[in-house]
Amino acid sequence: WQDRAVMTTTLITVAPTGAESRKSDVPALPVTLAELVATGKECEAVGASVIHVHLRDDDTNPTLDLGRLKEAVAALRAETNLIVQLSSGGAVTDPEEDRLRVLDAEPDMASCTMGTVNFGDDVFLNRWGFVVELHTRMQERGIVPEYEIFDLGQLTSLHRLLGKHGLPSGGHVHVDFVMGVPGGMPGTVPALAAGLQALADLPSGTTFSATGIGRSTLPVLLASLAAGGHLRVGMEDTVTYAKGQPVESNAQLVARASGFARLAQRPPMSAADARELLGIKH
Ligand code: KMH
Ligand code: ZN
Repeated sequence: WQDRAVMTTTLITVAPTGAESRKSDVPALPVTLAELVATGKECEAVGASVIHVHLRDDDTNPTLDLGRLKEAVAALRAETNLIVQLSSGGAVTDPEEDRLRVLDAEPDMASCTMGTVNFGDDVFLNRWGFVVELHTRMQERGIVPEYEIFDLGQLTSLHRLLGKHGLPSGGHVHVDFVMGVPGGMPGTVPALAAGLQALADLPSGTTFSATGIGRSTLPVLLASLAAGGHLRVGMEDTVTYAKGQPVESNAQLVARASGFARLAQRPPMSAADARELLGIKH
């Protein structure tokens, strides 16, 4: 993985909403389509090239409604140049068939979580059979997966998946370490280093990004940059900018990530370069 330290630019993904925070607790959370598109535009302007999308319904609750997903994909494509990555993870309560149906909205990318993990007091269930079905449908439809890794054994599962079922659409493997979820791996430098060692078993050229939940946001961001990795930031993962200071907007988090990336002499990657890297058809 040391070769990746020579990566000259940084892919920044924004995850603006998530399924966990409540609008009533976090007023700055984008929950309407108009808010999502405005957030996307602002984040693109300050360095994001991928948007990881969870939607909310009219009552601001998480939804996987297909009509809304299609509308969101179309609106983000019309108003931004961002790569649209829909969450297939949804909320912990979402049934498998609803999560599979997300792919019918034909996004550029979708998340693909590599195993079951305790998720705070809940369980984020990802049966092997479900993972295979999701991955196969993405291959068939030309949707590029982002492999979400919540715990180290999930990299072994990814190795198994690729060995048994082949490379993803586009041929490039990109994983995202989601660190610091209570129940998953911690958001620490040793945990990231262990993850990077395990990446050696995956196809050469595999890239990674990392995000740290809550207070692990900054250590994970800095560690990923130092290791030649890419970044995911956003209010899905953290709603506190600094101690006692709520996040004002997703763009504030993206701008901070871009600033660190520039300081590291790895400025934000353009959406065109990100498409090339990830193997997304133009
Ligand atoms: N909301 C979590 C249960 C994903 O988007 O694929 C799952 C999640 C991962 O956020
Ligand atoms: Zn998500």
